[in-house]
Amino acid sequence: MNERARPEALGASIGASLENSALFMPFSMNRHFKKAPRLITGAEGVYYYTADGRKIIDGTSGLWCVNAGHCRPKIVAAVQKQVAQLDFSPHFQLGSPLAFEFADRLIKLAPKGLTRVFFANSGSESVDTALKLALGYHRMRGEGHRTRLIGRERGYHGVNFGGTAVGGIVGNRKIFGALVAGVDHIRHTHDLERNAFSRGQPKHGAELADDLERLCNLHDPSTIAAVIVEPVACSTGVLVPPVGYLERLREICTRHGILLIFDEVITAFGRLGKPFGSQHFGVTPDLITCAKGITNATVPMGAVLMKEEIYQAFMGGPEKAIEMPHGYTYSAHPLACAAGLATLEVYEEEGLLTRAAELWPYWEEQAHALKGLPNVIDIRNVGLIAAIELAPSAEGPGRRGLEAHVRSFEKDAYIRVSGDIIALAPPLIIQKPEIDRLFAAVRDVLKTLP
Ligand code: PXG
Ligand code: PLP
Repeated sequence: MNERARPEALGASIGASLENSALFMPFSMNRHFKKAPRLITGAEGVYYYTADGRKIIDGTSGLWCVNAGHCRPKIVAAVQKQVAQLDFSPHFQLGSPLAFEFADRLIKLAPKGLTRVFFANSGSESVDTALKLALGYHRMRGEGHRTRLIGRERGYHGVNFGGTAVGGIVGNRKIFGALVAGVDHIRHTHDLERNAFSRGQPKHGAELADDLERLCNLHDPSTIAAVIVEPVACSTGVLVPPVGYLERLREICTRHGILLIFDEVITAFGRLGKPFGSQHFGVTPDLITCAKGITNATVPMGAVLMKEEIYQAFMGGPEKAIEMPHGYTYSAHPLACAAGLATLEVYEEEGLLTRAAELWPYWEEQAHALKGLPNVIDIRNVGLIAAIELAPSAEGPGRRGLEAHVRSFEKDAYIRVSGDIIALAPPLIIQKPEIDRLFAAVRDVLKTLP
């Protein structure tokens, strides 16, 4: 048995029932899960190990975050060394050299024109930080009337109040009241009638960006501070932007003085074959939010990258005044910076930030080979991401997806589902035989799903 599979090493109380456990699990079906838990006790490379000694292929890089694979020795060593040397230092009116070094390293990878970095601890915090930066930027420039924030239907921007408000997944919003005032949404781009079984960017739908013009006409563009979209909307089931769509959004924002934020929490760090998704699509936003792969998920971290003029807008006041009244206790945490620096080294040494581009054709073929299996109504792919959309079962939306998730785990494959959409995005170190193994498991499951 692989030693990572040994639960006693971690003190896990396997065998004991979890049905009365104190844990309120995040984004989970608590009661369903606790009856038949799926417990992970170790991980290495593209595999998890379970308490009962099974080896499970990680089909979605954890939660789209372990881009270099699990327990990479270089990152583990960097974190171990750092925790013994400087466990924590405040970054309000103090600093550690690591934070400055990491910020400069990130900017070297960033799209041209993005020159400054603000650190947070998650994607959600990065999103709320970016929204506040956008509001503050306009206010600093004497355009405090720009207060509206525009998101997109089916967008996911984390779970804090700002991100929930601009997010467009109804189930994530409906029980939380009015959220943030002044938020509106443009239409999503999902269009199976015209675009089913697209490879890469779908052909139809660039004109959906004009929905932003509709909101500009409705509210007047001078009231809008920022538009936030994911270049590829992943959480909602992988919606790839139609050809020309992001360019059109960029053009409308520029014309009206609206800041464009790309939420790259998933698309950054190699997922689309470039360091950032913006570079793959050739469209540069004013701000980028990122997280997850920034530290290969070993230590929580998020970041907002911004154009020079945004940073400079805050630097006009007296030097002995705090320019941006915002920041987290753990902004630029030393462990996160150490993990991040080691992660960037691993990405660089192994060419992982461009590996998705090399694997893309093979990945695409394997994904689309599932066409024709029962209930498959769409397959789409971009970079090292694929989605398989299933028709909902008669029992109701999401039931078939849940069944696919549970059965795949039984067949030693971990996959994420969003409703009835299977989303695959394995670590960028995955080898072709492992891609075959992942799709073989999905194929087996699809053949037998009720
Ligand atoms: N923005 C985007 C685009 C995201 O994908 C967040 C913000 C929030 O990040 P944090 O670190 O606060 O979770 C995300 C996170 C899934 C899944 O299976 C996706 C996310 C998180 C968990 C599960 O689709 N995305
Ligand atoms: N709540 C209280 C009472 C606090 O003192 C702080 C930080 O000092 C926070 C919330 C915010 O915590 P964090 O900086 O970890 O986001």
